[in-house]
Amino acid sequence: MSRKIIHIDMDAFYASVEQRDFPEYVGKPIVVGGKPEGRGGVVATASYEARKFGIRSAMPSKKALQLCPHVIFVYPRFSAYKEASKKIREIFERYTDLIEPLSLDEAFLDVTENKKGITSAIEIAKQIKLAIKEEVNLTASAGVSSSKFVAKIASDMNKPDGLTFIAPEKIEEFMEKLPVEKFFGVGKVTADKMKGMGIHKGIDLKRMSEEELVHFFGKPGRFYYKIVRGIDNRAVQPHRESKSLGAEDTFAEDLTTLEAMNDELDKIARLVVTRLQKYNLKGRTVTLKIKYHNFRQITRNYSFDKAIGDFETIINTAKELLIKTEPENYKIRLLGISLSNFGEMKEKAVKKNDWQLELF
Ligand code: DCP
Ligand code: MG
Repeated sequence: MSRKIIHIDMDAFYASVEQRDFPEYVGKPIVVGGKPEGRGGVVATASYEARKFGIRSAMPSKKALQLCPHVIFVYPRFSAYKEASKKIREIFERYTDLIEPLSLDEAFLDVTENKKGITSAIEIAKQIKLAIKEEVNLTASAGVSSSKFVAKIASDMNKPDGLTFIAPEKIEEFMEKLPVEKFFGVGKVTADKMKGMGIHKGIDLKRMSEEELVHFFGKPGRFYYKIVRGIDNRAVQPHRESKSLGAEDTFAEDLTTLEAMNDELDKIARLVVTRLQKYNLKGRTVTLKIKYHNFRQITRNYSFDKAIGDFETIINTAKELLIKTEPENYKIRLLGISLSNFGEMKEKAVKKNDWQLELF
């Protein structure tokens, strides 16, 4: 039986929270991020009014000002975004505990079986969107399908306030038409490489054998081979950060090379292992946390069938999770690794702020 997956992604998240809390920003082009003066900040996100001028996330604030001289710059208020994120999560939990957050503003939900016994995932998505509107006063877009990959792409198709359903039998056709840059995990560098090879859409990828794809794109080639055929059996991986143990480090200078990132991961993993040993813990889920130079933060996780706690497994998993994010396309200011899913008995032993312990 196929899964019912919903991907929820908030619309212009930081900017919408600012417009909600400060009515003077409503209907105005605003940028949340660093101011254009001095060393120059970066756009974290822009309101839809500002996007009409071509302003985009990760763009230098100076450029945003050139594109729209009357744009309003707003400094981020992370506590407000976390608060909104928490409320949204509480809404999700009314339907399912199988929730996998990807960042403050997006999450996968598996509603195949859900707490309300609703058979239509589209209906659940509608209800969630409505609750977010009524209770948090923000809009979200939802994608509904039978796989994570397709649900995620679908949520982006009718933004803002969208709800897009891709039926399981339509997935293969949908993937054939999909431009390669929309493939989750394909960053600009890979997309350019593909286009240089005449690969523009899913259907072009489909013409290649698995061996060819691996030859040209490395390990992710295997993933592309499956995904373009609509094969994506990845389960929604719930993980609770407060019930985790880990370590993280903010770097004096942003990391730009994979070598430097792997070196740092190595140090962090060693610390995690030392601390796991201290508590005599093993966990099933390894989570990698990345904060980019513009403060955008993501987490990626992988769960094993059995609890693990050894250095080799942790570092190898963290490195694999890292490589899938195409890290060399970004500047990275923080990396962290944590372990979770310890099992009932051990969870109490781990204090919440243990995660905060930094490297020297
Ligand atoms: N963010 C960031 N830096 C980026 C991208 C995003 O700091 N390069 C932050 C600000 C966003 C939030 O993460 O509000 C969510 O990211 P999204 O990519 O979902 O972008 P938005 O929610 O802002 O817009 P959209 O409506 O396109 O989802
Ligand atoms: Mg969003």
